[in-house]
Amino acid sequence: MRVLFLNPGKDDVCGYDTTYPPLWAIALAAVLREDGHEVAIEDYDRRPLDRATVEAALQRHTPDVVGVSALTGPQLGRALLISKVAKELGATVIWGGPHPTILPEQTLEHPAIDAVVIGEGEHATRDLLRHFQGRRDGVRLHNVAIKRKDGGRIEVFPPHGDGVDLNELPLPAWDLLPDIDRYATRIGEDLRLSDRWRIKMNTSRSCIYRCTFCFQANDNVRDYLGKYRYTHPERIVREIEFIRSLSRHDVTAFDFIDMLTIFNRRVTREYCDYFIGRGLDAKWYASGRQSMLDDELIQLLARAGCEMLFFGVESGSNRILEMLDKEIDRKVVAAVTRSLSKAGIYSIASYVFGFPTETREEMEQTMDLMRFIPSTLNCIQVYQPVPGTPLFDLSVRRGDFVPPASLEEWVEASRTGIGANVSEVETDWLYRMTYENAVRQYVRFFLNYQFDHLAAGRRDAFLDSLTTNRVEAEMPNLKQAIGIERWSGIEIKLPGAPFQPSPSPIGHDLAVGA
Ligand code: B12
Ligand code: SF4
Repeated sequence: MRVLFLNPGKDDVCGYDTTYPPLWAIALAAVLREDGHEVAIEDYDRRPLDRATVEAALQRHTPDVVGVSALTGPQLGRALLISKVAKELGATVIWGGPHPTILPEQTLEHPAIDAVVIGEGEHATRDLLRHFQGRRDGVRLHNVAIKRKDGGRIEVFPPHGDGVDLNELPLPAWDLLPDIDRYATRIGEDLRLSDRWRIKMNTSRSCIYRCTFCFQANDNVRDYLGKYRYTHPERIVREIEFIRSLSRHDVTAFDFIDMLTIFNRRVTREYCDYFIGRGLDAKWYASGRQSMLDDELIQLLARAGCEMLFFGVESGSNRILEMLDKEIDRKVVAAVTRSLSKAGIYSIASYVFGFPTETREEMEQTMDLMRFIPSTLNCIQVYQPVPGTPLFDLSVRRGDFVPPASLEEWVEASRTGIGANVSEVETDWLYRMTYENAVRQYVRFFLNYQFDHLAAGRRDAFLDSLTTNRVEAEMPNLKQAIGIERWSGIEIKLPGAPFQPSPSPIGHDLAVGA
């Protein structure tokens, strides 16, 4: 069959550097190609998308099947536009990704969609296409919902097994991306990372935790996504070499886009030893829990090329952390962050304001915690209810959020981000405070970065950093990421002068605290 994967993406920028390759499409394409299908991929992320664009793509590729991926958010509208056009032009339309995984039946009720892949897609999509081809040789539908042609009855096929063996899969089809270099970015020293071309790739599936704001907390989602699995480092190196062979750039930095990469001491050591043993000349970034790191492992991570770690702290309030089912030992996190910094590993901590029932005092505790944990950069967001999660259900039960009842309603509700306020504070205060704090974090970050240059005697870089207003360049992204533009009446006050130097958050004493 001819299959066309269309990645809806968003038309604008969200966050600092968001050139995400459509990892879902290359993962599936590799498997389908092996099964004899002809697969093409087009990516509309950060590109304008209208009816004519989709029509042109369909005329170019004349697919039998069009596959679309959807997160709950602004991408939904674009995903639906693609699907309506594809359906009108006679293709079979399949959806996959987090939104249809959580709401398969509601998604499939839409007339433009014929089938939904629920959770992990490689084997499910392969078997679904075999089913469409009328192949009955051992084909057993699983992880899908389909609409029967006679009367539109929806049938859901549950998963079987614990998920695909990542090490057995063909390497993702990076060669099918029309322009792999679109995903190579070089922000390098701008963000105190080494100045290398980098690309994002996926190395694991699912997560061992179940934070109550995350869709991993949903039992159904966990079943359909399979248990936590990680890729053998040998395969990671093979994928890195494959990417390098396709790119015009000298790509030597890799962002592991996982829910969780650093999850266990033994496996982390295995990764590090393998990368060191292979003499891998690459830097890599990952996400993980800090509590499992100690000085010795941090040194090993640094030697193995780890240059940045992302970790979720979320809140400074014990009550909220308990509600999130997240154990954070503040002292351990602060100490580990300091050790990471000394080892030259950059740390990004994520904080969220506005959880259901959260009060102003609790948000102030979060601000205190941000001052206490000396991460290189703090990312701040306003909590948004993700369907299928315990906190979403709590928001609905409390009457703070009315769940959209159809896919079209979800499109409307999330056109510019869900933009909800389910906390105990005024919306105006919540968004303004989050934005002001986010700007303050960037100011702190860029001041520390200037001090870095000064401390290292990099005179030209220091002078350059003085004449370039990086915070201002960052503001539209921040506004967009926080969703502030929804609340147009909000008056934004930029943070004033008094930043107090704090003890050595980035490894020398000049640095500025949160
Ligand atoms: C990269 C990423 C992003 C990127 C964009 C990703 C994209 N697809 O366009 C950016 C930074 C823009 C982003 C933003 C957000 N994200 Co995000 N993001 C991720 C992340 C880290 C990786 C996704 C990925 O590439 N995975 C690797 C690939 C291989 O896996 P996959 O996408 O799941 O695909 C597999 C299956 O789902 C399936 N499949 C997927 N698509 C399709 C399509 C078809 C046709 C088929 C058949 C199968 C199929 O097959 C694939 C192979 O098995 C995930 C966490 C994770 N590790 O999955 C969160 C995640 C997807 N994001 C999430 C959230 C909450 C958000 C935000 C709402 C956060 C926020 N508060 O702003 C925003 C929403 C913005 C928006 N909608 O535009 C949630 C999803 C919740 C939800 N209901 O949608 C996740 C799961 C994180 C989490 N654990 O909660 N995100
Ligand atoms: S650690 Fe991250 S991916 Fe895992 S359950 Fe918590 S928020 Fe979700």
